[in-house]
Amino acid sequence: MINRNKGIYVVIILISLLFNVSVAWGDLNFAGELRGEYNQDRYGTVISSGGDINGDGYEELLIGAPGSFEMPDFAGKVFIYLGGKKFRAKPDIVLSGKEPGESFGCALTSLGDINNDGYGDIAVGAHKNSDGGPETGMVYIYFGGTAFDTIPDLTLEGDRPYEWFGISLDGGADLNGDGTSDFIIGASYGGDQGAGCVYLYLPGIDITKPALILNGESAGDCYGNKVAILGDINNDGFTDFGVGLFHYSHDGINNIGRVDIFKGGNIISKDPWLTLKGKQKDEWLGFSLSGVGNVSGDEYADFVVGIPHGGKNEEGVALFYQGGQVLRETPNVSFTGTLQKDLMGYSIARVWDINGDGFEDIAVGSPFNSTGSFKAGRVNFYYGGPAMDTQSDMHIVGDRKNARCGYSITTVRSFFGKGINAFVVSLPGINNSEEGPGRVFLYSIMEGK
Ligand SMILES: [Ca+2]
Ligand SMILES: [Ca+2]
Ligand SMILES: [Ca+2]
Ligand SMILES: [Ca+2]
Repeated sequence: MINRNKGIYVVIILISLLFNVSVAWGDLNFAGELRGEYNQDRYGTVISSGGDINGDGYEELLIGAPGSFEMPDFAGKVFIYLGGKKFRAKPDIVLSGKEPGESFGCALTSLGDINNDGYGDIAVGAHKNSDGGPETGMVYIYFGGTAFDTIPDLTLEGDRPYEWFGISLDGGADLNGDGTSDFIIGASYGGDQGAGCVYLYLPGIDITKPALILNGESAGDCYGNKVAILGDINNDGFTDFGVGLFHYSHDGINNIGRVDIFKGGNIISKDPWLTLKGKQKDEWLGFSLSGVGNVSGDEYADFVVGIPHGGKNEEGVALFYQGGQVLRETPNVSFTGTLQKDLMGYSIARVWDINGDGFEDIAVGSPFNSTGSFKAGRVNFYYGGPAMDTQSDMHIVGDRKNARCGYSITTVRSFFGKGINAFVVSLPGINNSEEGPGRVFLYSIMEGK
């Protein structure tokens, strides 16, 4: 079955027919297209759920347009689309950076409720902000409420020039068990050696100062280029997290990449619980990293590590790890891109249970895949279960040459009403001036159990 909705092809693999099961579940229904304002503004290079900032029960969608080298006077913008029953193409709130070229919107996250007023809060990174010295970086925090304004309620700065504080962000979970949501900020060139560092904030203790700083080891590793809250991997009641350093080199092999996994707890140790390293030169393990919920159906949260330049011909690889009391370096399942230079694993998203079988499912983006059109991009969906195979169960592809479908992907829960989530995929068309402003496609999707 092929649905053609506004030029994008939604292909549902009819494995289900073999079992004579209805295909009603698992449908992605195209809901609409959002567009950026300018060429080169990089609209859609970063997208995220904003959580529920106005307290109406619907989560919000955040889309960043951090700008590019070609737009030196553009500070960057973030567009907020409030959840609601109808698709609307216009943003409800627009946040702007304050300093030309600061890359406001280079990272975005929901924070959960960090000031304990009952409304979700959000953070925006601007890694080239120079308030505290050249390209020290800044994170802008906005508290939610029924009357949301565009003035940041709190700003946090990096420690050193050129450390790129705010290049990565994640939040919205309680890591130390004090009942308040915590958050993590990466600075990929921070620390004494410029190896990168990660700042962990526990707002239940102090909202303005990090409780813990984790440091990389070698210059150029880009420790903290990715930070991710992963869910409770060992089921001890504390949410766990990970740090990616895609430029990590080891034994003379450059840029193999690395991921460190840390346990949450009343006291959070600086020593990683598990370290995963890439194998091939320039394969970038840990460029992406995401918690994916409970995919295998046990009581442990699972996670996925991306290796976008992995595989024999840079098809890209995504490694699925099941949580448990013990973690092993060997993944439970390894998904590979279909064509050379697909860069599968560039993006990963938790999608909850989209086919109603009680197991959470996974989405992985390959923005340089050419299934639909030359480097139009593709997103693969893998249905969860106790014994997963390596074949994608459903996919979407970009609608035109160089669209880069899947550059960034996210799920916004209850965006279209209770239990009706938005699966959101960007097609920013970067590195391609004739593409025009970036685009973002929204699909409505029912959440199963
Ligand atoms: Ca809302
Ligand atoms: Ca709040
Ligand atoms: Ca845990
Ligand atoms: Ca499922």
